[in-house]
Amino acid sequence: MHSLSSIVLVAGLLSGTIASSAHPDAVVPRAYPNAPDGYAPENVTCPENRPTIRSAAKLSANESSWLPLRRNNTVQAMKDFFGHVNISNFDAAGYINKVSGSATDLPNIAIAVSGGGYRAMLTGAGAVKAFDSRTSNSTSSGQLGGLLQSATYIAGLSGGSWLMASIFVNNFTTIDALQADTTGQAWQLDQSIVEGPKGMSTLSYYNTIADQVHAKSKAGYNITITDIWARMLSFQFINATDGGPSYTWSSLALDPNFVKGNTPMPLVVADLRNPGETIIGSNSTILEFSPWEFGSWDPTVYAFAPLQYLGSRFNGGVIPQGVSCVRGFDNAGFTFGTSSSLFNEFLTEYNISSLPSVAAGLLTGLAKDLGKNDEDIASYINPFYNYTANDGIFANDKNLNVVDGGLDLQNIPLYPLIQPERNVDVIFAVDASADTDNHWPNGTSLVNTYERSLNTSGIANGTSFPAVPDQNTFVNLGLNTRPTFFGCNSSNTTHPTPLVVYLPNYPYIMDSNKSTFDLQYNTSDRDNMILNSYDMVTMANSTRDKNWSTCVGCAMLSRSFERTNTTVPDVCNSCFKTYCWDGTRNSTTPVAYAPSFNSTTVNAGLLSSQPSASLVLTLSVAAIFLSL
Ligand SMILES: *[C@@H]1O[C@H](CO)[C@@H](O)[C@H](O)[C@H]1NC(C)=O
Ligand SMILES: *[C@@H]1O[C@H](CO)[C@@H](O)[C@H](O)[C@H]1NC(C)=O
Ligand SMILES: *[C@@H]1O[C@H](CO)[C@@H](O)[C@H](O)[C@H]1NC(C)=O
Ligand SMILES: *[C@@H]1O[C@H](CO)[C@@H](O)[C@H](O)[C@H]1NC(C)=O
Ligand SMILES: *[C@@H]1O[C@H](CO)[C@@H](O)[C@H](O)[C@H]1NC(C)=O
Ligand SMILES: *[C@@H]1O[C@H](CO)[C@@H](O)[C@H](O)[C@H]1NC(C)=O
Ligand SMILES: *[C@@H]1O[C@H](CO)[C@@H](O)[C@H](O)[C@H]1NC(C)=O
Ligand SMILES: *[C@@H]1O[C@H](CO)[C@@H](O)[C@H](O)[C@H]1NC(C)=O
Ligand SMILES: *[C@@H]1O[C@H](CO)[C@@H](O)[C@H](O)[C@H]1NC(C)=O
Ligand SMILES: *[C@@H]1O[C@H](CO)[C@@H](O)[C@H](O)[C@H]1NC(C)=O
Ligand SMILES: *[C@@H]1O[C@H](CO)[C@@H](O)[C@H](O)[C@H]1NC(C)=O
Ligand SMILES: CC(=O)N[C@H]1CO[C@H](CO)[C@@H](O)[C@@H]1O
Repeated sequence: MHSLSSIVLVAGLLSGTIASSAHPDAVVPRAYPNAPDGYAPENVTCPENRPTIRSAAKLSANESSWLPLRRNNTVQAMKDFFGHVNISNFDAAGYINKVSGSATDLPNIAIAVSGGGYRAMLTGAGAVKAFDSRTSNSTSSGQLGGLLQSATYIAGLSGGSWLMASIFVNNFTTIDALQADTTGQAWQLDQSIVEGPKGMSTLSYYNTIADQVHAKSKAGYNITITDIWARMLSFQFINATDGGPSYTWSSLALDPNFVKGNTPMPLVVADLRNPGETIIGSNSTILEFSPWEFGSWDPTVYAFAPLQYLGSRFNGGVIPQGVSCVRGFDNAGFTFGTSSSLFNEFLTEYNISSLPSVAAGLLTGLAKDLGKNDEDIASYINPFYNYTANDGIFANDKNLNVVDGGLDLQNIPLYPLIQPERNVDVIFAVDASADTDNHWPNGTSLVNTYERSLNTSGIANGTSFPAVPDQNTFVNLGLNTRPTFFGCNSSNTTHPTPLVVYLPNYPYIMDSNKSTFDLQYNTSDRDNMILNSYDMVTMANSTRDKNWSTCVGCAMLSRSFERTNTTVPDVCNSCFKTYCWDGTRNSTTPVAYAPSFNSTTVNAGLLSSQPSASLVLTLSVAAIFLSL
C-alpha cells in the first residue's frame, strides 16, 4: 500500500465529482447511529478514565458482568426447548432446572456461521430461522426453535458477518421479518450491489459512497477498497437511509435487548497480516470483534482494545495525555466489510463500463493506487502500538492490515468459541464454504482449525479443538452430507474441548451450492436458500431421522452430563452412535463430490435456479476464491 498522502490524493480526485448531498439518517431505534460524524472518525474528548489496552489473560469486565445475565436467561429458553424436544425416559427440563443455579453445570452453547458470500449468509439465515423460537412452527415436534435463545454466543465471518449485521444492527430482528420486509431498506438482495438500491440512481449511490469515504480520508485515515466495499454492503444490510453511515458496531453493546442478556453475544472474525507479509497462513493472527472490543487471544497480540475508541492513537497501552480520543472508526459496515474484505477483488474484476464514471473512478483509482497485493486490506490504526506484553511482533507497527476472516482457510468462525476462558460446551457450526470445485463444503475449515490447535507451544495458545479427519475422509464417509459430531469423547483431549456439531450445506430442496460471487438473489431464490438450510439443520424437520431433534438436545447436554456425573440417557447414546465421528479414516482420493437433492422432498417446479444474469464472474476469479 502507498503512503497516506497518495491515498488522500485519490480520494481528493474523487471528491471533484461528488455532489455533496447530506441525507439525514432515518431515526430507527435499535443499534445506534451514534458516530460523531457519520462515516468519518472524529477526535472527541477522552472520558475521565482514559481508554486502555488490556491483556487477553481473562474475559473483559464487560463480558464477565454480562454473562450471568445471559446464562440466566438461557435457563428458561432451554426449559422451553426441552418442552418440545423430548429425550425419552429423561426429564431434560427438570435437569436444566436442577443445574440452573450453577453457571459451571449449565450447558454453554454457541453457534458459528461460515463465510461464503450470500450463499453463506442465507445458509446461516436458514439455520438461525430454524433455531429461533420466534419463527412460526419452529417449536413443533421435530423442530429446533429455541436453540438460538439458548445460546450464549453466535459468531459470523465474512458472509456470516453479514448475517450478524442483518440481525443485530436491526434490533435482533427475525429472519421472517427480514424476508417479509418489502418497505424497509434491509436485505435488498434482489438489487445489484454494484448498481445500488431501487429508488436511488446509480450516480447518486456512488456519489453518496464517495462522499462518505472521502470524509474519512479527509479526517486523516487511510482508505482502501474495503471502505468502499463496506459502504456498498451497508446499503444492503443496514435498514437506514444511505446505508446508515453513523451506525457503529460498538453501539450493539448499548441495545437494551443485549444489555439485559436477552440475545446471544455476536462475534465477528477477521485475520491480521504479519508485518511485511501478504500471505495469510495457519499461524496468522486472528482478530475478534465483540460488541465491546477489538483484539486477539493469540500470543502475537494477546490484547484487546475498546472498540468504541478504535482509531485512537494508543501508545504502550494508553492514549497519552495530549493525544485525542477518537470515535466512529468502528463503523458497523466497516466491521463486516473488513471481515469480508476479500470481495474487494470482486469490485476490481467487475465490468464497470456500464456504470457512471464516478463509480469507475472510485473503484479503479483506489485499486491502481493500492497495488495487487493490498487490494483486499482494511487499514486500521494499530491500538497495540508499543504494547509489549505479548510476543511483540506488531508493537512497532503504527498501522494494521486487516483482511477477510476466511483467508486462513478457517472459514467457520470457531476461533472466538474455542477460547478456554469462554468455556463453550457445544458449537453448532454451519458450514457453507465452497471447498470443492462445485462450491460444497468438505471439512476444510475444521481441518485447518484442528491443525492450528495442535501448535500448542505457539499460535494455539491454550485453545483446544476435537480431532477431525482429512477432507478425503469427509467425502468418502459422507461426513459432509449430514450433521456430524466431533469430539464426543471428551477424554480424548487433554484440555476441555467443545463438542462440535458440524452442519454442512447440503441440497434438500435445491442445489444450494451457489457461487460465492453470486451477489444478487431474487426473492424466490433467496427464500429457497433459506428453506434449504432450514431443512438441512432440522434434517427436514426430523423426517430424515425421526430422532434428530432429540440428538441435538443430547449434544447440548453432553458436556454438562459429564460435569454433573449424570448417566447418559439411552436415546442419547444411540444418537452419539449415529452422529459422532468414531475415528474411522479413509483417505483414498474420492471421486468428485456432487450431491444432488432428494427428489422425494422436492417440488422442482417451484425452484428457480437461474444464475443472476448481471453478476457473472470469470472462472479465473472464482478459482482464486475457491475455498471461501
Ligand atoms: C426492539 O426489539 C424489542 C424486543 O424484541 C422490542 O420490544 C422493541 O420495541 C424493538 N424496538 C424497536 C424500535 O422496534
Ligand atoms: C434469572 O431469570 C429469571 C427469569 O428466567 C428471573 O426471574 C431472575 O430474576 C433472574 N435472576 C437474575 C439473578 O438475573
Ligand atoms: C405451520 O403449521 C401449520 C399446521 O401444520 C401449517 O398449516 C402452516 O402452513 C405452517 N406454517 C409454516 C410457516 O410453515
Ligand atoms: C426496517 O425499517 C422499517 C422502517 O423503520 C421498518 O418498518 C422495518 O420493519 C424494518 N425492517 C427490519 C427487518 O427491521
Ligand atoms: C497509512 O498506511 C501507511 C502504509 O501502510 C502507514 O504507514 C500509515 O501509518 C497509515 N496511516 C494511517 C493514518 O493509518
Ligand atoms: C508462520 O509460519 C511461517 C512458516 O511456517 C514462518 O515463516 C513465519 O515466521 C511464521 N510467522 C509467525 C508470526 O510465527
Ligand atoms: C513506548 O511506551 C513507553 C511507556 O510504556 C514510553 O515510555 C515510550 O516513550 C514509548 N515509545 C514510543 C516510541 O512512543
Ligand atoms: C486529532 O487528534 C490527533 C492526535 O491528538 C491530531 O494529530 C489530529 O490533528 C487531530 N485531528 C483533527 C482533525 O483535529
Ligand atoms: C476439499 O477442499 C479443499 C480446499 O478447497 C481442496 O483442496 C480439496 O481438494 C478438497 N478435497 C475433496 C476430497 O473434496
Ligand atoms: C419443515 O418445516 C418448515 C416450517 O414449518 C416448512 O416450511 C418446511 O417445508 C418443512 N420441511 C419439510 C421437508 O417438510
Ligand atoms: C482421539 O485423539 C487422537 C489423537 O489426537 C485422534 O487421532 C483420534 O482421531 C481421536 N479420536 C476421535 C474419535 O476423535
Ligand atoms: C495458555 C497459554 O499458553 N497462554 C499464553 C498465551 O500467550 C501469552 C502471550 O505470549 C502468554 O503470556 C500466555 O501464557
